Amino acid sequence: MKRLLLTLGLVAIAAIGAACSSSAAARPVPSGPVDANGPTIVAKDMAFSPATVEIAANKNVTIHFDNQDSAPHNVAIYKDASASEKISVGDVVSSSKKDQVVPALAAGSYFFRCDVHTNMTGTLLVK
Ligand SMILES: [Cu+2]
Repeated sequence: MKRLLLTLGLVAIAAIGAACSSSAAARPVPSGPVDANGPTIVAKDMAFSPATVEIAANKNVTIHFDNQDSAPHNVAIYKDASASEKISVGDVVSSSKKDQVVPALAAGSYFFRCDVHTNMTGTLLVK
């Protein structure tokens, strides 16, 4: 009986741990294969280059962010310019590169921006 209780206790702890780790991941973690050959988005002189980036639809894709400014930037992808629905919010970095996996998206036009400088914007075309 004691062993059963111990087992149940461990299961409960494991379940709590799983719940916490999934809620801690604010961005969706894509499952399945990831296309590592996604586009590079450069941030330089407080602007994204290119400002329009294209990726394939229905496929997890790694975007390569290259922040060449000393100012902090990220690539934050939202459903649209209202920035109310997050799709993939990358880490804020300065003078460095950061890869970011964008989960598979349906074809369409999406919005991205730097969350620190919200006037830095771009368009993600998913085809
Ligand atoms: Cu910025």
